[in-house]
Amino acid sequence: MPIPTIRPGTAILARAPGRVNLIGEHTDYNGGFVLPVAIPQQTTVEVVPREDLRVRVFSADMNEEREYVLGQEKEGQGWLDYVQGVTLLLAKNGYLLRGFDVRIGSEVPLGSGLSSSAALEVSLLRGLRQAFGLQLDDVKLALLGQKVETDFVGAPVGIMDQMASSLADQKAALFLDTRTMQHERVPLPEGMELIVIDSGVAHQHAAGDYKVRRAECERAASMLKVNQLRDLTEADLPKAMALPEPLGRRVRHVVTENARVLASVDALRAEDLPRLGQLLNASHESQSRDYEVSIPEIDLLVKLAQQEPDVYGARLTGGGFGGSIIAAAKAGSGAKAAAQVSTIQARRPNCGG
Ligand code: GAF
Repeated sequence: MPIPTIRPGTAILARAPGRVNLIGEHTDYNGGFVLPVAIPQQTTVEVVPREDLRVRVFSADMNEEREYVLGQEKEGQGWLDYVQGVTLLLAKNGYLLRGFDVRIGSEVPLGSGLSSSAALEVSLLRGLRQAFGLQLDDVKLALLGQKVETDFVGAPVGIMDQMASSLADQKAALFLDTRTMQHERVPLPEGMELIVIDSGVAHQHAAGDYKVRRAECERAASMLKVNQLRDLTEADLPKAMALPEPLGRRVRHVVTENARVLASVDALRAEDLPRLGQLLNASHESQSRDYEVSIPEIDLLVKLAQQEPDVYGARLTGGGFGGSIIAAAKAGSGAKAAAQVSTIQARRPNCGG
């Protein structure tokens, strides 16, 4: 049942895309480099300002209507926390709001590692920016979206997803230095197309494993007496590998992954797709072996994709423990390769085995 006050033509419409990360995984909360791309699937919000302080929210995906009063946001309300977190964080940062009705609809699949939550935060922040004339540039908007997750939802994520949803497009990868927030768009070569395959295993960043990885990185950085793992290079790895298990392997992933992002930017600029493919494959190996964020279903999809003749390389994308894989394929061959991988995977009785 849609919110009755939202009539066609009366609402402010705003959208934001999900993202797929080409390479640079679990580097953002370590101050490192990432290289995400926007996906075609978007989240759309329709906002109608009100005269009072009430917020009425209709989620088309949940087919559910909820409401609250500005200033009375309360954690622990499921999907509504993303909306409550946005209004609370805006108020805390001095932005004046009135109440509003909002209808939310999303094409970004939930729990697929494609940033459905960032797409929701960014689309809502865009809608409210327009509705209430908020002075908010795209980077500040992304930073607020991240704070919604870390301070309200309770998921200690980095800045990649909100920056990608706010600033990336489908034709270029957003090369972002998460320490300085400097960013640059690196065009995707015409000879390549990207494939994304959802494993169907949902993940959750507010849950344990992502938090554990982040804590391990912070512990390793403190034991190695650096501010963040970004400050280390390959020359530091012998020292890192002497840390208690599994800290050395966690450090090795982050250090080598940062180097792989830089090498991937060079490969994209040189349109050296075989080289890009090797880097994607090496990233997956490192995520699976050293960072231990892959699962058997994902390892299988990656292996099948890597075996396709027109695929340059493939890896787990996003936070892991489920979610999706990304593969770089020869232009014009992506759909066929993806169909082939899905067909072979579906024929396996135990997809891990
Ligand atoms: C999730 C997080 F939200 C990102 O900040 C990032 O850490 C990613 O996992 C792993 O690279 O998407």
